Amino acid sequence: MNLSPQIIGELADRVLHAQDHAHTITKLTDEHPSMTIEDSYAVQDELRRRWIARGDRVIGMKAGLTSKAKMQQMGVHVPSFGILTNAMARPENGAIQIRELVHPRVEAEIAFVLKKPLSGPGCSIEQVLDATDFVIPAVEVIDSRYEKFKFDLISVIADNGSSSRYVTGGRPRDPRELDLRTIGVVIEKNGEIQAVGASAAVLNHPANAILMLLEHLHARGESLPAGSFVMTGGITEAIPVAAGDSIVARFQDMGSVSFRFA
Ligand code: OOG
Ligand code: MG
Repeated sequence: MNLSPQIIGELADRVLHAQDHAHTITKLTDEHPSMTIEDSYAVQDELRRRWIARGDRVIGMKAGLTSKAKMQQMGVHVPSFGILTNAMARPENGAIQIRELVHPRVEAEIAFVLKKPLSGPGCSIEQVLDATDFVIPAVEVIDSRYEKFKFDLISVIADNGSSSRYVTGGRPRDPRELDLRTIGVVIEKNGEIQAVGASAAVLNHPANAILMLLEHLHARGESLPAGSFVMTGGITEAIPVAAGDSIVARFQDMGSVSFRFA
């Protein structure tokens, strides 16, 4: 860690204000070039403290930048992890308010809900599947608080991996009944196909994103409790959206997730 607790707290306040009021900020590393990845996860810890203090509930975690398409789109080649709260969840078939966001994009992801706790390192895909209650289709709405959606790994982690909203839908499935490497995904905007992919794009198997997340958590003395909701990262590049757009993400054998932007 290179930054003092006081500066970490100030950065968390700045990021939280930008998230809550949908405005951009300059990359944190522009002002603090010595900032480390540890510092940026410390900013996340402070965000979490602030969310809990105002009554939000942590419901799980997300892995991001876990597919080549996403890494290439963002120019960042290392996965990032972030915190998900109930305040970010939105219902299927509803409208997401664009005025609450800066420059949102949508991503199709496979989400896991755990029935048993998981801790790393050294966990296997088999253990992840054993601990999984069900997998469910999800669309994440990411919204970087950095100008022009441009950032580096350290800055995006401090912005909680651009998390802003997420919607689940379709059919919850037993992961044992699917081949989680070959789930085809189609993202449509206003009835037109924007991206297609298969779930192996996420680290060969989306459960690998959970294994990486467990290693990350272990290094910080944390783990995933039973009941955790975990998003494993966009399978294709993220699609920009505007007011009036309707989104449908179709997942092979898992149903679809639909909603619109107002
Ligand atoms: C970082 C978050 C990436 C994913 O699924 O890859 C992410 C970003 O691209 O803004 O959520
Ligand atoms: Mg994502």
